[in-house]
Order: sequence, then C-alpha cells, then structure tokens
Amino acid sequence: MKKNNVQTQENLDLYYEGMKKNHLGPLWYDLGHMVTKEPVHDVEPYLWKWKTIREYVLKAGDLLKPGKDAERRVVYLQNPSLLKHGLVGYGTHTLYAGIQLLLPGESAPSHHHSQSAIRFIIEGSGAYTAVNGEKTYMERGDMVLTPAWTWHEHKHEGTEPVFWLDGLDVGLVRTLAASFFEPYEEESYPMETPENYSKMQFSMGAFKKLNESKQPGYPSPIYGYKFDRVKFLLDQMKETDNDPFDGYAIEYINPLTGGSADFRIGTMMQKLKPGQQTKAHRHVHSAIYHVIEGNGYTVIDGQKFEWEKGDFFILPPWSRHEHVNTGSSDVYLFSFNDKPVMKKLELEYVEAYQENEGHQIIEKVFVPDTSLE
Ligand code: GTQ
Repeated sequence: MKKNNVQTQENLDLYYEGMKKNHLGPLWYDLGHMVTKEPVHDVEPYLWKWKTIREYVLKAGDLLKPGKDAERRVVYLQNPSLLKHGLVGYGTHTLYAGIQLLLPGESAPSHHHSQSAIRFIIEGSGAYTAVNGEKTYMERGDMVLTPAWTWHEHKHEGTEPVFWLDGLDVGLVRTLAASFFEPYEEESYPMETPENYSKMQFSMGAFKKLNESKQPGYPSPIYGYKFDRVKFLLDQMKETDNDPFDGYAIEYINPLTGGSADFRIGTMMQKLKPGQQTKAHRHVHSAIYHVIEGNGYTVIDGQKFEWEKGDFFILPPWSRHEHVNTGSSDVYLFSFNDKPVMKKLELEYVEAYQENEGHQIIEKVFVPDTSLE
C-alpha cells in the first residue's frame, strides 16, 4: 500500500489542498450547504412609509423630466439586506418595486424588455399606459399589465400628478440571465388598436374576431383590471370565502387560462374587516405589499411591522406572516409575488403555523435601518 493513500491528517490536508487548487470540491462536506433542508435566502423583511417615498418621488418631479433626463421617473425600493450583497433595485430576490410619477402633460417613451411588469395606481387619474398600441386609462386602485416584451409607454392627459407602483421580476430575470431591453425607434408606438379595446372585448361577454389570434396562453388579453370590480367581488364574499391565512382575497387572472393575469408575476388583493386577524403561514413564494386603505400590522417571523395607507413592505420567501386590521374601517392590501413561477417550476410549498393557535409571539418591533445615515 502506498503511504499517501492512508487516511492520516497529513494526507487528508494534502488531498483537500490539491483538490482546491484544481477547482474541485468534496460533496461530503458541502452537500448540506447546497441541498438545504429548507429555503435559505438573504431577503429580510422591510417597510417603507408612503410619506417618505412620496416626498422623494415628488422632488424628482422638480429635478428631472421623463423622456429627457430619465427613461422613466421612478424611485425604487431598495431592500437594505440585499444591497449588502450588491443587489441594486431588489425588493426581494426576485421582485422589484418602483414608484413612478408623471406630471400633467408628460410622457415616458415606448420601450420593451424581457421583464414582466405590473402597475398599481396609487394617486391621480387621467394618465394611460399603452401596450402594443392600445391605451388603458388608469385610476386609483387599478392594476395594469405590461407583459414581458410588449411595447409600452405612459402619458398623462390629466391635471394632477399621478403616482403608480411598478412591479417587475427584475431579480428573477437577472438570476436567469435573461434580460433584454430595447427602446422603440420612435417616441411612441403606433396607436393602431382602439382605446380600451381589450376591455370592450372582455368586460360584458367575451368575443374575438374570427381571424384574431387571441389564444389561451400568453399574454393576457386584458391589460386593465379595475378597482371597482375587485371591490365589488370582495364585497360579495361570504364568511365561508374568508381564508384563515389571507382573509378575503382575490387573485387577478388571465381569463383565457384561468391562471395568473401575468404569466410570471402574481397579483392579489386582500380585504380585512375591522378587528380581523389572519393566522400565520409561510410559503416559498415572496411578495411585495402595498397598503391601499386602513391601519394595522403584519407579523413576519416574529417581527411586527405597523402600517398605514400608502406604506410598502417586503414579505421574504418562506417567512411566517399574519395580518391584523387594528382600525375601524376595512383594510385593503395589494400585493404582487413570484408564486406563478414557483408553481410552474413545482417549487411552491405552503405550511401553516401550528403553535399558539396559529399566532406568532411578537419578539421585535420593526425600526427603519439607519446604518447609511
Ligand atoms: O415604466 O416601463 O419602474 O421599464 C422600471 C422599469 C418602470 C416602465 C420601472 C421600467 C418601467
């Protein structure tokens, strides 16, 4: 037997050293780091106050013009836990949120990209988003799709500033190394489709021209999802429709598939009645939440995040969470998520919190990160 084949410490050290120099690794050491027992991630929950965001977005209104100084006038939410890893523009590891402002008369030029985007209108009316040459006018509470690789532009014909949330799957597309971007050759894509065409086709009945290529699949034939319809549906829901973990909840769908409105970004509206408290659960998908109406808090992995109208917060993957309405009126929470992707990849998994009748013990109250001040 050759001496260097004997399991001595010296031989083992030499072996690992040589292996490393040849860019090889011993799985018997590292398997547990690769194939972890549960999801491992760097996403911490965070919360932003609407008052602060609005101030900075409005200031950008004085400082720069879309189409001239900026492709889009947007202030994005930067999760501090991900900036530590050099991830710029990340809310969660997969999702990005930005707040866009258009002032009366302004427009943002046509472009397309492989990221999917959803809009949620926060304040104002009279602006439209045009998708492949079809205008959808936007009012507070509406959700608008600009599916991946569709040409889109925004224009404001109203009289007051309009603010909306942009939700994109930036982190996901970055991880998959699949980002493409291209500006349209002109400021505006030809407006060849009548205004609100898809709405007319799908709002009272559902129709298509004989030769029209609207087929089940991608993208959704509808671009604009109205807040009053979501509210109507939520108001029709009975106690038996109340989900113990999500309250009264509605998902936005593509009527041609019955699946998520956007192929990759899931969208949901939740209503909580005064005093209502959900039970805690966790799931593989992550989400970014926006408070439309009401007051309350969410407990995420034992940490309490108090919120009010306009605030945004991060729900990391695989984090226990429960929501509470502490006010005297209904709470409306809009959120977007990466659930459709997790489901398509057979990665989605949900687990209810069993202890303490499904409620977490609050161990910590969220305070903003001031390490950069
Ligand atoms: O409005 O097309 O916040 O392309 C980020 C990227 C908005 C947009 C964002 C975008 C847009």
